[in-house]
Amino acid sequence: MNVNQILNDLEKKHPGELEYLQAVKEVLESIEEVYNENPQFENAKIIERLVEPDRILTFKVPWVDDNGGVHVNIGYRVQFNNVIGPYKGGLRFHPSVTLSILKFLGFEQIFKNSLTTLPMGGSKGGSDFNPKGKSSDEVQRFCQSFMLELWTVIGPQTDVPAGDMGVGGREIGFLYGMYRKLARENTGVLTGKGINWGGSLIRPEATGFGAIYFAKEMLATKNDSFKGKDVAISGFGNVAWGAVKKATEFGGKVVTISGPDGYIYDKNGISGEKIDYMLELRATCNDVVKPYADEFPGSIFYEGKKPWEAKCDIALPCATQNELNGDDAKQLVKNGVMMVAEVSNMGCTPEAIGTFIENKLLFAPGKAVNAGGVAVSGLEMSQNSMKFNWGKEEVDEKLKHIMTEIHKSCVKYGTKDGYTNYVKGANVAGFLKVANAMVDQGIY
Ligand code: 2IT
Repeated sequence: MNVNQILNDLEKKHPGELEYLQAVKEVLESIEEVYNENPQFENAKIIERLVEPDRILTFKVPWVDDNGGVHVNIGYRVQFNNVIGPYKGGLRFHPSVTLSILKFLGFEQIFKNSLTTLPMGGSKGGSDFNPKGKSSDEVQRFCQSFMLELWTVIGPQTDVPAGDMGVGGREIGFLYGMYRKLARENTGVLTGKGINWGGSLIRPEATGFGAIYFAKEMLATKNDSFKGKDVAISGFGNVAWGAVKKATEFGGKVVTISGPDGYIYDKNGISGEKIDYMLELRATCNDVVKPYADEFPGSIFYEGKKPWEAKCDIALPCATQNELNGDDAKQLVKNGVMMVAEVSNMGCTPEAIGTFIENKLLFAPGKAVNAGGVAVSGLEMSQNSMKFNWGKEEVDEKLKHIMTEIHKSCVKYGTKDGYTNYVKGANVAGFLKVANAMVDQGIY
């Protein structure tokens, strides 16, 4: 495999799709060695077949606002690869959504889902619709219009969407209601469903909890733990909330959270009632984090800044792609950070990752760290198939086990000369299962 040649060709074919090209580059660089050791991969042109989605559905989503005004957004579903199971991946509703972003997320999802040990292929979808500032009725009308198109290509055995940024329990409810009406069936077609209509316990917490279970395993390789560590977290949504809760439970002191307006530094630690306040803030303050500082004395709001300038032992990006760049990484290293685990998808730029690996820090990529979210989605699918619900402890135990297994896979495939490169480990482990399945199933 000639990584540069493949990337040059892809750049020509898909000019300007920067996030997608970035995600592909990272994977190809990681797997080059194992790819070249297995001529059956090249014979079956696995890379060329893997980097292009199976298909992309693009559609128009017209909807009516509360004043009768008509709006048109674009909807997408990128079905990337279903060789090991039905397509599976979230829906993102955010004004920044482009095809490039959904292709990067869908591509990442193939390897992440493979790592979970569960039978799920990779896909992603969403829209440039911005749910912030919209009434619940407007969100409902948008979701219904979105599903009027999407339902033709999804199903419990074909493609199972879930939430991502801008899509939580409320949106999944509206989407599911319309699917049920159109398909005239009650099935596990979406995950993240309400607990009374097929949802799984622990799903809302799963991404954040799973990330901390994974990070705990990383620390254990150094005979270390969260106890007494200052933890910097970005974001303040569902994922950040779960991470703050579990990191605190494990003895860490979470000192930052952030929003688009800046970040909060709380020297007393974000624990107890302050953790629940995060979700309240999200719901009532329209995506700004500043009011936290007014509510809790001892905390400071830094306008327009990122939390990576704060002194911490552990940094956990939980907001969005490329939120931590090369300069942020240098600052963190200068301040003595010992571990960085991406909880957001592709939260760090390649320069930042390079800095962490050069400095031999504990660093792990989102596709391993945040896989607990989709893993519990997989468990929700299993429960739906069985028409049975597991208890909280049971789902949590399974999540812990899966995160430990993912960690083991990363160590197995990423360790050389005593250092574990989790980026390489996650990419190789995720890739091998998918590539071998593609070889087994032939070319079509
Ligand atoms: O990025 C992700 O893994 C998700 N947004 C969750 C996907 C899922 O199907 O639960």
